Amino acid sequence: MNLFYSPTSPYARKCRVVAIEKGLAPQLRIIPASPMSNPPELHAANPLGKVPALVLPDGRCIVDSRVICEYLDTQTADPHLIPTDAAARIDCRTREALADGIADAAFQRTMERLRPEPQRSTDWNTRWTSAIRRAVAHFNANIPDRPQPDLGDIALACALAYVDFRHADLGWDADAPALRAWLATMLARPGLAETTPPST
Ligand SMILES: N[C@@H](CCC(=O)N[C@@H](CS)C(=O)NCC(=O)O)C(=O)O
Repeated sequence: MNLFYSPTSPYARKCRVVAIEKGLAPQLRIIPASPMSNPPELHAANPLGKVPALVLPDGRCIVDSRVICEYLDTQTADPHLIPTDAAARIDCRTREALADGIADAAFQRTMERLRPEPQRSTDWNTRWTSAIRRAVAHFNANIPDRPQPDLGDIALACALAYVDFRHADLGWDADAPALRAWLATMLARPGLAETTPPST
């Protein structure tokens, strides 16, 4: 399997962490891709031009981290990162969606910073920042507590680490010490420790 991957993407990181947790890392070939440079190979795999994208040995392409993670979860039995019980599954996927929403808002904030000053929107920046702060408060009031982290937990760790990486100025943990402590535990797990983004 070939994974189009950027080391700074929280979505690509989520897929790679899932592959490591599932014992699938040896079957995963990492193809570095910088989406903003518009590589044709990435566009062939994902017409949207986004990472991650997964190309299977038979040529099928799977796009979007949520779908890729679901596919990877079906490939080995243990551990199940998406619960099979219906209610637990919806809870897990809801937490994943909220975590991805943190990553979405933070990524938009990153892109906004790259725009020339006159094109930047203070209103949108405030909206994205508020969404991140509300979601952080939500998770801080509902600290995950599972012996085996599930996909929602992995998504949350990748999203918060991305906020740290790109937007340390937000100081998201000022009112969320329990979530900060939880993140430290998650980042010590092999999958997350192996996928730390570069320092620049
Ligand atoms: N919902 C997608 C989001 C993927 C995404 O936005 N990736 C970013 C990198 S962090 C990207 O490739 N952006 C390029 C673009 O938006 O054109 C997923 O979960 O995979």
